[in-house]
Amino acid sequence: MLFLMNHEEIRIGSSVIKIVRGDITQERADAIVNATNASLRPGGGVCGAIHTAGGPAVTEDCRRVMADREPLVPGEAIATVAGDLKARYVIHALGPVWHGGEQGEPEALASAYRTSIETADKLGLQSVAFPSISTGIYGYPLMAAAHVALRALRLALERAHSVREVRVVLFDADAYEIWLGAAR
Ligand code: AR6
Repeated sequence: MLFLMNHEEIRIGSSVIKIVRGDITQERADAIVNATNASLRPGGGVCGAIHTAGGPAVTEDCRRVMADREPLVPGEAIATVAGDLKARYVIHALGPVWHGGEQGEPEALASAYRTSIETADKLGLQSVAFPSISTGIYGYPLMAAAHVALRALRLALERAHSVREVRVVLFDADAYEIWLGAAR
């Protein structure tokens, strides 16, 4: 069952998706999701901010994880330690680069959200904070991304065992307003 409580909160059974404005590096969720690159390098955007706030422990754990595996494909996600962040884990999710929408971008974006929830669920976590994956440097149009993400989050929450709360943390006013519009 899905109904809208107010402009910022979507209830799905006993779970909830909250849409908030803020800086994800300050979130206290069990895990924060990072909009990463294929090799889990620090990079720019929200990824650079998470590596800076998390400190060398996060970057070193990324290097350790990548030492014995191939680069991520869009839609994959991997958990690491969270270093100095207020979260317990960082889940690094790779969104697609936008190439016009006909090259599997919606499926890869949905997978990035779904796989992040599944990763958190395997770790027994309750709360997960997401940024708006792919909508910065990777160029995915915000409204389209928000619709894909909200549907993927709803479906993943319906199947999750431990994850009960998702917070989507939007950095700027435009992104926040667009996500609210998509939720309505
Ligand atoms: N908290 C929440 N959201 C933020 C923050 C923050 N502190 N900072 C930026 N955003 P982007 P992508 C928003 O470009 O498009 C990196 O170099 C931002 O406004 O960070 O998935 C990676 O290493 C935007 O809406 O991620 C990859 O190479 C959203 O986060 C590449 O960029 C995502 O923007 C990934 O590109």
